[in-house]
Formats: sequence, C-alpha cells, structure tokens
Amino acid sequence: MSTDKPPFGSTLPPWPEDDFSAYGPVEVVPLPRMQKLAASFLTRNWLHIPHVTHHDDADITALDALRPSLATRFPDVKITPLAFIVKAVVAALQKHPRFNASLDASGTKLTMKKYFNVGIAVDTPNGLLVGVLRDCDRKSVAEVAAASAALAAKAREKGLTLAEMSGGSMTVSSLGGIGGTAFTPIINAPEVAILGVTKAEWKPTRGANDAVEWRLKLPLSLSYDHRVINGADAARFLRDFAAFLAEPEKALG
Ligand code: CAO
Repeated sequence: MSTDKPPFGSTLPPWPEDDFSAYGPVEVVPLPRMQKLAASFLTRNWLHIPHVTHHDDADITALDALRPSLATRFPDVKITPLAFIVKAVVAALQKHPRFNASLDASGTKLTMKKYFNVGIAVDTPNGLLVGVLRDCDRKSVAEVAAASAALAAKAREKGLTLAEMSGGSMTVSSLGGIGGTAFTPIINAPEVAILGVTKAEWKPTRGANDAVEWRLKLPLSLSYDHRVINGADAARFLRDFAAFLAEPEKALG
C-alpha cells in the first residue's frame, strides 16, 4: 500500500471563491478588526477541539416566582436569571472539578483549577467578547449581577483588556434575552466546556393525578471537549446545575 498520500481528511479543498456580481448586485464590506480576531480564535477552537453538545433544561419556576421580590430586596441592582446561572455553574464546577480544567497543547496534561472564574459572552456592536467574572464562589447573587452588568457595559462601550478576558474556568453564553431553543456554542479554549442558555418557556408537564402543570423551563446547551469530558459527565453536570437552579433561595444564602 502506498504511504505517500496524506491521510483522509487532512487536506481541504480551496475556499470556493466566486464572482457574485455575475448573479446580481453586491457590496463587499471588510470585517471589523475585532471580528477578524474573534473569527481566528473561533476557527482554531472549532477545528482543534472535538466538540459534543449536550442538551437539557432546568425548571426555573421557583426562580421566576422569586423575581418580583428581588427588586425590593436588592433595589440597587437588576438581577436577571444570569446571576443565578453563574452561581449554579459554580456549584456544578465544585461538584465536577474536571469541567474546571485546561488541557495543555500536547493534549497529555490537565491543569485542575481551584478558582471559580466564570466567563460571560457579551454581544457588542463590534462583535462577540467574553469577559471573565472573578471569584464567583465568593460573590453573592447581587454581586455577580452587578459585576456582570458592569462587565457587559464596559465591553460594549470601551471593549475589554486581555486581562479582563483571561483566566476563566468556564464560559456562559446567554441568548435568553433574545430567543432560541438550543444552539451549539464553541468552547473558549483553553477552557473545556461552555454553557449555552436560550429563552425560558412555559411548558405543560404531567403533575399529580395526571393534572397538567405549567412549569418554566430554561433550555441548556453544554458543549464540552470530548478529550477531557465524557457524555455521562456532561449529563450529570447539567442535572446538578439544574437541581441548584431549581432552589434559588439557596443561592441567595
Ligand atoms: N429566558 C427568558 N428571559 C430571559 C432569559 C432567559 N434565559 N435571560 C434573560 N432574560 C430576560 C431578562 O430577565 C431581561 O428581562 P427584563 O428586561 O424583562 O427584566 C431581558 O431578558 C434582557 O436581559 P439581558 O440580555 O439584558 O441581560 P442578561 O443578564 O440576561 O444578559 C448578557 C447579559 C451580557 C449576557 C447579554 O446581554 C448578551 O450580550 N447576550 C448575548 C451573548 C451572545 O451573543 N452569545 C452568543 C455567542 S455564540 O457562542
């Protein structure tokens, strides 16, 4: 058998350049600098990490019932579900330390992190930025809410420094304020997992004596690096995450 051929899949055909003006009017627009930079990291991560996305949902009926009282209890800060989601990520990371790790470039050594820094994907006019909220295990829900609002505002107004985007344990990408039922987020290397969240919806469920009970369900999409995490680990991680989120009073301490 000949050995001079590259292995199947190791070479790609060239990008299909086309003269689109042959089909109708067009305009060519250069990508902004930040988007080009993000694109190069996203492409690297997508090509190098064997991604699997696990889907589940969390019952946030209790969290929704609690929200009106939060405005009275914490008048200085707007608390969206994101702050509880960050605290639930911390609780799940504490129970599943393999998600709070980074694989080295050789793919042979894991660094286990003992800190709990949660990245937040922020949609800005110049593109996507991920800022990192530090020491979320030592922050209250209200402190997480204030810090994430400040981070998102800074990302949108001035951008973030490299330091503000580094050192994450795991990232949360929330499209919940916009919509969607599920997606496949791309892992923010060198992290090994990213949690995508979409819009909570009221769903009918089977209650006692077959009665229909309406519950508010938050869709979850957890992408993980299959070199480090297995499907059963991901399923357990999201079950524990959902259990924590179902009891929001615990997060408030
Ligand atoms: N389900 C239903 N409603 C939700 C929700 C959810 N999962 N998450 C947030 N909401 C509601 C909020 O409660 C708020 O409602 P009110 O204004 O009525 O109180 C509204 O949606 C707007 O929330 P928000 O988006 O301003 O704030 P947030 O704290 O939820 O999110 C941030 C902050 C920075 C994460 C978000 O603004 C953002 O930029 N998201 C986009 C991230 C992104 O682009 N990810 C894709 C990257 S590709 O991997």
